[in-house]
Amino acid sequence: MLKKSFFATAIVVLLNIDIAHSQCNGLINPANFKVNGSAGHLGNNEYKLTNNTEQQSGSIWFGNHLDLDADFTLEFEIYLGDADGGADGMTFVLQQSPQGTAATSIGGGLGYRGITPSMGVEFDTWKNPDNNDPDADHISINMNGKVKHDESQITSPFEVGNIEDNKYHKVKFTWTASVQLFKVFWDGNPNAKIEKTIEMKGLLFNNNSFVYWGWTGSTGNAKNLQKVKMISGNFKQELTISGTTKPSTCQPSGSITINVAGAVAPINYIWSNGATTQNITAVGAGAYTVTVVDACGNIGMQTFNVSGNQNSAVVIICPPNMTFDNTPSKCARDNVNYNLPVVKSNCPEYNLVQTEGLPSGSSFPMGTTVNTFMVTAPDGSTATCSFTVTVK
Ligand SMILES: [Ca+2]
Ligand SMILES: [Ca+2]
Repeated sequence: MLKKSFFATAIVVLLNIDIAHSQCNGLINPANFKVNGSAGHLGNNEYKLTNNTEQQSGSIWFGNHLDLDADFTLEFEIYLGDADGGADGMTFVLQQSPQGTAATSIGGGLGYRGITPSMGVEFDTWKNPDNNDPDADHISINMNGKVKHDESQITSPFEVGNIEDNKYHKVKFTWTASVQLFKVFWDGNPNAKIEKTIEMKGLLFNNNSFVYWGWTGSTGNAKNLQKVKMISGNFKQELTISGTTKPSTCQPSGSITINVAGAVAPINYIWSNGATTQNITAVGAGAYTVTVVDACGNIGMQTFNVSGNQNSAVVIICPPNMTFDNTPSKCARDNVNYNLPVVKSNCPEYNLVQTEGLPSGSSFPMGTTVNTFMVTAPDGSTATCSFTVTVK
């Protein structure tokens, strides 16, 4: 998982993002979600987490990381079944599990048990004495895939009566990044049911602000149909950047062409070499990192490697020295032909010139003529060689 740099955070601040951009909502498109286990999309942004069947476990995750350095508001309606004696409940989860969007839980534990590192808001409909569950259905904020209520958890359980009542219940989560305040709103009440300062990034998530969010649910020997509707999402997500590179040969001639999925225009690009264009060209071999910030303040970073051999050194090899008798009745040797020097270079665009002597095919005078050639590579480096033609 990519960790966002201070550099990237600074860019977001410098760009003074307009977070009220009209296209910055609408992130709840089903195409953006990954479903696992017993979960499935039912249409109209509604998902089942479990069927009304025993021993079910399901999860759904938004496909891109959410950024905890920015505020978020997520609204849902959840349905926990119609049987008060049913089970087990469901959990809203922020997580950095190594399994990513494939994270699931085997067996009970509201589909949340074992998913770590994480923060989970459980809506628990079954009293498990082993977990110190209270008598009534309850809400609590848990951490690191643990469903047992003890002093290590973030909040104590909050009893809400029976919520397996064949009704949808509104639930809203808000996060204020500047003061690390997390709130849980329940059943449309304008006052938060739970309000808790949580050092999520620093304590739970190893100083990494990018987390996956989603829902999990499970049944055990008792069961219920359990569902969640996505109502609205307003958050910053990590943009996914893909790209292709062209190698650099001879002189800086590489390029990187990128695509940013789901970004809202206008998009700002900042490359590690100072370029601010979407794509970069005429670059030498090496690693280049691009930071992308879209109109909603969504951010992405990716590093690309341009391959290539930038060594444009040239080698020149002259033919051997040559000796001739003079042409009869002339003080010279006519029609002396020789092969041009051999040049070895990574760059086909070199320039070869003769700087001394006579060209091949010339009539060479009596005595020794020195022939010198010089090759110049595109980067200006040169090499020379000489050979002699002697006429006696
Ligand atoms: Ca329980
Ligand atoms: Ca109940």
